[in-house]
Amino acid sequence: MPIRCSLDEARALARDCLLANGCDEANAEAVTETVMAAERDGCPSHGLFRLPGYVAALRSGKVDGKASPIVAEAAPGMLRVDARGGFAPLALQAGREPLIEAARRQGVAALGLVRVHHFAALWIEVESLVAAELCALACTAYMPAMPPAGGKQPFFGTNPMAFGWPRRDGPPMVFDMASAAMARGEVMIAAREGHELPPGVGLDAAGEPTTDPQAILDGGVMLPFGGYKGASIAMMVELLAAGLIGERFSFEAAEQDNKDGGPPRGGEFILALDPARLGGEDWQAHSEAFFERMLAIEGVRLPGARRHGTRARTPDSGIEVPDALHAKIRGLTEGAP
Ligand code: NDP
Ligand code: PYC
Repeated sequence: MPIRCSLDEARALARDCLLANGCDEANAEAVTETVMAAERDGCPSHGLFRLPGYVAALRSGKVDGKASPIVAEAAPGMLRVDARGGFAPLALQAGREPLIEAARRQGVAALGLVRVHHFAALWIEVESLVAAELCALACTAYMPAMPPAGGKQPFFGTNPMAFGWPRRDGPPMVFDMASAAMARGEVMIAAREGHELPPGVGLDAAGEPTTDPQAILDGGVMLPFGGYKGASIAMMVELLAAGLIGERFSFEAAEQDNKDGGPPRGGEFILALDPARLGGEDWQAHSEAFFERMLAIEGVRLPGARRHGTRARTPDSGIEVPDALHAKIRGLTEGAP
């Protein structure tokens, strides 16, 4: 039976757990806000579900829950945020204003987040840049889960990419998608709940197509969306979030990870562009006309619309937390070392 919690109750559950397990106030607050943004928007695979992994990484000493990020300019308009072995949310907060300022000043700016442990959805950082009227793209690599086109061995992470565009009224357009057919977190939740997957998500340990999520997790592989096209996106993400910024590729992250179940060390790449610079004074009216034409097509909605619909409801409705997960988080808080 799931437990119904208000957003405030769930926030306290997460925050207390992080504080009890070695986060300082700033990190506990930042990770909690990230976890709660996912819960509030109906994205449970990157909400409270991730807390046991965050805690495992704190307890094993892989992640420093008191890390204080440092922002530096590597070149004009190219920022490096050194998370110093911490979780991503506080480092993203530290980089946000300098990135916005550089993108406004120059029209385009990039940010490389290094020595970081990312375990969250990417729409959160993209939406916060779009709120400043910038167009933004973000991507991060993970640990091997998918083969390159033609292969059967996992090599690329599930490697998500998010892109956002500001709207004049109403919620921004932000899409955020794994380059795998589905995020691994969704496969884990399907396995937990005993649901079958649609065809095309993964292969079992024998290399045969399967719709059984557990068979994918038990030595199988995930597949990229769209065959070789998704595999090329996954490769691009590796090159941007590791090669370009001097961080670990997915295979390197796995080789150097302590396998505690928490997020490995890696990097994130973010690009921010000011549409007012190239798009001219009427850039917004022009793109609004585009959205209007697109949304007039029957059956069409914008990416992000489902999340924003859920966001409008959860302050009143609260959220459902599986009882086993709720008990696990309470146990991790009460039994903290
Ligand atoms: P989904 O396939 O559920 O959704 C991908 C995107 O497509 C969303 O923006 C969604 O918007 C949009 N979308 C879905 N249906 C429609 C539709 N009918 N019309 C228009 N747009 C639509 O996500 P994934 O399973 O690929 O990824 C889930 C999450 O996992 C992401 O947030 C990602 O960042 C995260 N992730 C994180 C990783 C990490 O290493 N940190 C690794 C891999 C994934 P909407 O939400 O509004 O439905
Ligand atoms: O769902 O694939 C995933 C994922 C990996 C890291 C965080 N989420």
